[in-house]
Amino acid sequence: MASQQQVDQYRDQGYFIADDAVAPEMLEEMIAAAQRATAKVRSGEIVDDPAGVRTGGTGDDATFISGLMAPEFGEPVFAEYLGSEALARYLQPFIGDELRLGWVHLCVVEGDYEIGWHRDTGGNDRDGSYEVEMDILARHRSNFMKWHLALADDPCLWIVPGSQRRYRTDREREVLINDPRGEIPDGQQIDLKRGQTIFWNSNTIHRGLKPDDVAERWTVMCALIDHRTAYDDHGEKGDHQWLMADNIREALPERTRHYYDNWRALAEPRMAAGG
Ligand SMILES: O=C(O)CCC(=O)C(=O)O
Ligand SMILES: [Fe+2]
Repeated sequence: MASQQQVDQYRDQGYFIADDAVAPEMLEEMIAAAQRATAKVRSGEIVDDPAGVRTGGTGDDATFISGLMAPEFGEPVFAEYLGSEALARYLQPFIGDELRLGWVHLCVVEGDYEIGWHRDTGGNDRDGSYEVEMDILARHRSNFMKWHLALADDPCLWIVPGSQRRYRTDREREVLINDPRGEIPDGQQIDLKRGQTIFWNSNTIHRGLKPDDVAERWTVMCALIDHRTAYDDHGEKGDHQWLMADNIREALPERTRHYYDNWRALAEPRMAAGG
């Protein structure tokens, strides 16, 4: 469960790290499942299909593997994890008890990896005035919790602590708009150890950068959403069509199925309307 200090750190700095947000046995299962799932994508046994399971790429190019809850992967641990009690207890102080999907993706990288500095406020103005930016930060994904679980030690995420609650500096603007691979003085490298979870606000200015001396990245990236809030077209849209397949729902464990049903009740009419 999140301590008061963790709740405060999330609000103030935009993140906190938990050591016990996954049960040790489940972590071991997920590591094995992640390796098998990756092998299936890399070997071509499971192929990225816009109308079916999305794998986030094909063969060795697959870096963000989605579709992990699909029965095609044969790895039910990912859906169990998303609906686990340990996670629900961490999320509760932030987004309550009644949740909807979200996602569970696996980031697996062996070679170079860099995603330049950004806020996850896609679809909104990226170069707005003080008023515009502060309004976006107050609104965007305020009903979300997003987290990374390291299946292996992972020092790739960098965050500018506290940047989710303030207007960018001149230097940050220069980097965000013109030079995403530049340096930001207050950027902090997050040194996540195997089994640790970082819950973080992706309105912070952040980047992903794999150091040369790190051989592999194995990290699960997830989100769940407060279901008491309205569907947000900017924050929630994604490669979700595969979740509509007939074989998905019955394969889900109880709590994840509930999250799924909540999500589907909102998403399905939008998809039917072409949204
Ligand atoms: O590689 C990372 O950890 C950062 C990826 C990212 O930008 C995100 O999860 O929003
Ligand atoms: Fe991001």
